[in-house]
Amino acid sequence: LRSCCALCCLLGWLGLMTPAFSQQPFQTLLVGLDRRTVTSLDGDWHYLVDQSPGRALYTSNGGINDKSYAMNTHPHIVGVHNEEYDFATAPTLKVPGDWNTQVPALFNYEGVVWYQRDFDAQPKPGTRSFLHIGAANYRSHVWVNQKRVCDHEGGYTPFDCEVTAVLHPGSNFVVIAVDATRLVDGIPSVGIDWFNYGGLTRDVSLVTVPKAFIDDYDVHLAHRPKFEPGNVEISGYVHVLDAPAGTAVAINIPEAGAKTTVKTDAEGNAPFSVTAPKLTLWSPESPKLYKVILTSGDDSLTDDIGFRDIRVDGTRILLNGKAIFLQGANMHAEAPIRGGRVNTDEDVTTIFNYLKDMNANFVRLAHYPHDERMEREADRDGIMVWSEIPNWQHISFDKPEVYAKDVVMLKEMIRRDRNKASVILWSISNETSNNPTRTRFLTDLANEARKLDPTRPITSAILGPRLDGNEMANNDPLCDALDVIGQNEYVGWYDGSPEDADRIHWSFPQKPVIMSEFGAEAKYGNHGETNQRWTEEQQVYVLQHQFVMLNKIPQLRGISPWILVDFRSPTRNIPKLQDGYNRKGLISEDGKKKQAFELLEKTYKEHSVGKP
Ligand code: GCB
Repeated sequence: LRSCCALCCLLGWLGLMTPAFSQQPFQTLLVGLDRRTVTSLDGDWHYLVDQSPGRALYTSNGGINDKSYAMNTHPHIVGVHNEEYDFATAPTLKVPGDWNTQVPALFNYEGVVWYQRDFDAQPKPGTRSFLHIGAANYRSHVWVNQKRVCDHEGGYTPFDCEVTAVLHPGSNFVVIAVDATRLVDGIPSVGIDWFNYGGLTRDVSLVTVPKAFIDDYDVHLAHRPKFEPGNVEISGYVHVLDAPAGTAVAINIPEAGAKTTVKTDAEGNAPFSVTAPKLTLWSPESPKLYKVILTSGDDSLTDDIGFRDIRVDGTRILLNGKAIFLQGANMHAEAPIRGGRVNTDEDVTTIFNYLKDMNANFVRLAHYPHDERMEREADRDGIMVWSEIPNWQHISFDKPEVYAKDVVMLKEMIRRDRNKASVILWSISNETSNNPTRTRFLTDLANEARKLDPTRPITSAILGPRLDGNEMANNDPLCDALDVIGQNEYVGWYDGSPEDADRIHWSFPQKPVIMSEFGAEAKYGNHGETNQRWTEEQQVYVLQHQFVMLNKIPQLRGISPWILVDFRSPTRNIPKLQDGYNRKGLISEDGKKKQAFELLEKTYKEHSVGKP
């Protein structure tokens, strides 16, 4: 018989269990981590499935049990009865990777899995070490050598746990409990139209830096009230964590002829501005990236950064002063062909090859930040990116603690990707219900995003008005808080018939509009008449009528059909047609292009929908 509960009470009484788990405030997140030399902890991790987390992981008052599996002790073979778990003899999961596609029995599992691995470290005096977790869905609790080093909530953004004080020379071990349980007050909440892949879904690594080190930087084209092509300056800041005021920071962009040295203030922040006489601006036609070398004391890192100006002017979107039209598609972070979460260079190459084959210049990364490799590739390929936090449909907008979580996710997204020229829009939400509580919440969040990054327009995908006569009017007050309106609508699929689109007249507030979602489902290889649902022919027909409608919206500045590739969804359960997949893809999950893909390819080549 296990004596766990009695033990728990005793430990609780002795103060060995930590009180209720609460969302950590924003913790250190090393910007440009993928540009540093790290010790990769990817590979095989032992795992144990915890189907009774109320015993091992959580305490009865909702706190975290620091004295169970995190101890990583082994059961006694002789002597007093002790533990009933053992990582050493447990099977392994590949990291990075969701557990769902690795172990058939875990395909639909949305609970707690404990991960463990040993690793070697040789910490040197005068250095600091961090465990970097690219993403873990959804809540994680991390222990190194039996000490809890951090907790994190949010399945799609990275975090760093400082481990300096707990590492020792030689063999160390890390235990991470990942809980993929959906939460009513989570972001996203419980009902989602995508697969809730659980686990350590992105790279994990150990990084060692000097005592004072560059943890954050923002290097961008100076954002002036007006874009002046002849007057090119690069500005931003470099933050050196724990640097005394007056610490020197050098910014050097040799190829652009830009070089300066500045000093940190009392907060470790070193704002700078430097002329760049030889700069070529980043654009889809010429996605030029520069080596940017940042140095402070013993710390130095080199990033690849493009420089461009993005802004809204009336109902136009201007890139480097020139009006643009975004031709793109939506994409979930699901790997084509192999399935599972996107987390390899090959996954990213496959997706970007689809986009390039389609003549796209834009991708909406729905509905959460994707693997950082995606933005890196977008930077290199000249594909413009819409990046979003997972405020999807039913969020508890009435709860202050949900707002606090949202701000952390927003900060993590912006901090990780603000130096990517490809990212042109921050999206704060998708299809939320119009009510004053939601509008206040998201207006505050939009302002928060602007404070964090005043250089990029803010958007959100608004839930379409239902078809009523010939008029479709977007009167959502959330538009007031946005720079660019994202509009989702499914005329011809959820709403009316495909031909209805021909006669619709849209009205919007005077801002640029991106038709951020539209489309229809079709199973690859299913053929029939244009009025037959689920056929490739009908999917094409719906899109053709959409194009008629879209061409009548004067302020339309971009389109992104839903969606590039069919994706797993727990809510798509028509046997033989859906089989657990949302079939609105232009490409099937196994990489076969539907007729609709060819339609988009031609439309984008001819630029026959929309005008800059
Ligand atoms: C939407 C959502 C998207 C869904 C899509 C659909 O409006 O934004 O997440 O997957 O519709 O297929 O219903």
